[in-house]
Amino acid sequence: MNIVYKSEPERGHKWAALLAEMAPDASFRLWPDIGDAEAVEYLVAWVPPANIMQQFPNLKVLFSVGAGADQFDYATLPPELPVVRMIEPGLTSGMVEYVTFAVLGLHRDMPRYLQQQREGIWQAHSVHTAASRRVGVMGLGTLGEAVLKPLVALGFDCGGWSRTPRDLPGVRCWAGNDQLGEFLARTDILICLLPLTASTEGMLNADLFRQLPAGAALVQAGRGPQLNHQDLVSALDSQQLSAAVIDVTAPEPLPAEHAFWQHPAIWLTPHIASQTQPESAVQALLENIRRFERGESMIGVVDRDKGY
Ligand code: NDP
Ligand code: OXD
Repeated sequence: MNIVYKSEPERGHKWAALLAEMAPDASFRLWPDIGDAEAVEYLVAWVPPANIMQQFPNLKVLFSVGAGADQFDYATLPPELPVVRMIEPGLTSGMVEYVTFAVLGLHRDMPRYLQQQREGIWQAHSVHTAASRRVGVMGLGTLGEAVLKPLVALGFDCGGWSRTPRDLPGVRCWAGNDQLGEFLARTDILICLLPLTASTEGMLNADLFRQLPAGAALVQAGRGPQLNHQDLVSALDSQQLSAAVIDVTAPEPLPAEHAFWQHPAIWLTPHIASQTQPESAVQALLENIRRFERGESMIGVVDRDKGY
């Protein structure tokens, strides 16, 4: 098998060492050292080259190095070329940790206490039980389903919303735009784990924030263009929302003067909620290539009609 990797070089070197161990017969090259372009069968990329099919005329599969595959320009890809996103346990557990951390931080009022600390204020507020806190996850796919498990175990009142109906243990589920309002109206901590598509772009906006109970909080770990920044700042300043934990923004990084940097009710992280972990990712890649070569279906193939 002939593979080219085009993403962060530091992680690429780890992938190369792991591949040499796990698949010694494979050719694995790091962009831009692609060798014979006509021999390349598999491209693993975050941002692929613009002229991908001219560059690699015999490409068989395009793999995203991450869980999202919204970064590709599908208009330039032949319809029959499979595009596969990353599903691997290291990436999933990273997101479970981040969302659990964010929900617990919000549930225990940490943005407020950190602000009080900066101001030298020693003041206690009521502590609420997890059972009285209604957590809601938008997007019940690989990551949304996984983050709900510990939240259910911690005793939170858990809900979830997806495009098509889902049935998850301990989670009340809503589906489709018709049921979005009902889901939002019962959600105190809203977590976005939606893929970026034409339907989800810009959906975290003033209209959606208004449908949450006053004082609700947001965790945004999906994709930057889903969130309207000005609407978030207005919702926080009017106290419609109490706090937000934001991992993804558009653009990334934010400009130096952006309101999010200094906002006391915002915790900002630089798109680190989760990262593909080389060891488990290489195993997942090899498993998918073997499936492809045996004519079996691969795990994580993007459905271009749905957009994710
Ligand atoms: P999946 O494709 O497994 O799940 C997507 C979920 O979103 C599905 O439940 C799907 O519904 C739902 N959905 C999609 N469109 C809509 C819509 N219009 N209305 C309602 N629900 C919708 O994705 P993953 O769980 O693997 O990943 C989710 C996203 O997380 C990624 O696309 C990426 O953007 C983001 N991510 C962020 C990271 C970070 O570090 N911040 C790291 C990794 C991922 P249905 O079940 O009906 O198909
Ligand atoms: C991903 C990401 O999609 O890191 O994996 O955002």
